[in-house]
Amino acid sequence: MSYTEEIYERVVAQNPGEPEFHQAVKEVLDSLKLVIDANEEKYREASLLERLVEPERVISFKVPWVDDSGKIQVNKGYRVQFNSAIGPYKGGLRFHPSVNQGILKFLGFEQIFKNSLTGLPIGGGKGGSNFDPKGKSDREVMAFCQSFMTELSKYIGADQDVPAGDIGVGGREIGYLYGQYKRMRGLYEGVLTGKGLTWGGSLVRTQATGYGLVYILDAMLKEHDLELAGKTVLVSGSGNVAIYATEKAQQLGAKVVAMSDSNGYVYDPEGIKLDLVKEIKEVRRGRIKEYADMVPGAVYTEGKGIWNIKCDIALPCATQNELNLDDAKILKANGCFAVAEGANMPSTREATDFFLEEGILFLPGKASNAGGVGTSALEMCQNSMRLSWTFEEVDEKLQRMMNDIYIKISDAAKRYGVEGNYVTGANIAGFEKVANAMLAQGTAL
Ligand code: NDP
Ligand code: 2IT
Repeated sequence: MSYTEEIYERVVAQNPGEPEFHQAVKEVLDSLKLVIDANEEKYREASLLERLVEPERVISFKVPWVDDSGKIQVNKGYRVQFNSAIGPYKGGLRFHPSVNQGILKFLGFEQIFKNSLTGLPIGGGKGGSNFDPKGKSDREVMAFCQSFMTELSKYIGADQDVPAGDIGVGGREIGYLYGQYKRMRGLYEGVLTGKGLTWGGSLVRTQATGYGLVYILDAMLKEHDLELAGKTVLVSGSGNVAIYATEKAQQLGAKVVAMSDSNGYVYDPEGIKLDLVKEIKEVRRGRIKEYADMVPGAVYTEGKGIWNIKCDIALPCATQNELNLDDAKILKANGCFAVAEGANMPSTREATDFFLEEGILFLPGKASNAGGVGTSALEMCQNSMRLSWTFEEVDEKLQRMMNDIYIKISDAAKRYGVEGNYVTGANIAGFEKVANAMLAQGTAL
């Protein structure tokens, strides 16, 4: 059995009940087979893969808080500190009822390679809670965040571990979390990213994941003598990533015709009116269904099915495994020629393999959504320097970063003889830097 297969079996045996973690590890190990086979002795002798797939630390804690009726509620809280070979742990916090240890391990594992691809000194981590912010009052969200941070504050710090947002965690939550960190630790430091602009946040961080996704998509299309202008695009989700991916795609002349949330999707053949989506989602915290009530000609459909709409380009920006093999086949049959992942692991393994086999241009999330965490690292940098860059400065750095990532993953794929396979390219390019750092630091991690 090859070293990578051996490690995969070990991960499945030692991490029962964590299917998303197994899925993420399998994809990376399958890609790394080429590199590992070429350097098997070196990596086996160092037990490098055994070390890579084991988180340095998983912190699990209780989050008690009082709801508006005076009842005490209890949620689970976690922080997975996966790998600190190239920098302090860095990665978002997810608040969603589906959150469990396995999902956070998958996200933390992906984050190692993504953060490496940004070219900035950040290690991999992820955290969160099964708390559901939907339908909660601001006071309830604050009570939850304060309790969550009271415990988490013992384990994080500007040079140690720097959380940020993810599903269910945006500007409001980061504010409550930051206030409580300061109260617990007495430190005004860059311990969280995605902060408000008047208290240490960076311009462009709100837009960064979505903008970055479209910047790298644009770089890939140009390389293939294609362009975004005039193309019909589907964007799943209607949260932070989806909204700013739509904004940048529209700025570059594409027509986004559909967006979704966990209840259903809206199709607007005239092109999505993003100001309205922002009003519904960012201001009122409403449902995407309301869009169709307000826009004549727009149609709302309950349930999954956004991928059945005819398009040139698909941008899955909601959640893991939201696009399966059947969806991939329909996309292809309808003429879709490019897919770029805004979410983390939104395509199932079968869908990903189908895209690659069918020659559909495919950018994996760990490369294409790296602009968010990359801009978080720029926020950390500004916090350390105690200054703020302009929008244009940060946006230019983000564009350069996404172009560089495209070149890195494309070159790595070429080096290993799988030109155009950006999944393999991203996994290899992300891995090489982390592996070298781990080897250089001996048996410490
Ligand atoms: P938000 O909470 O802002 O938005 C999430 C969107 O996805 C909402 O429209 C939500 O619908 C939908 N969604 C969430 N869970 C599900 C589900 N189980 N089934 C169907 N739809 C779902 O999160 P973000 O936009 O920040 O995150 C979206 C994705 O992007 C995630 O995979 C995240 O890990 C990834 N990502 C985020 C980054 C960031 O900077 N924010 C950076 C890199 C990746 P509803 O409102 O109905 O729940
Ligand atoms: O998945 C991700 O990269 C994020 N949610 C952003 C993490 C960050 O630290 O900005």
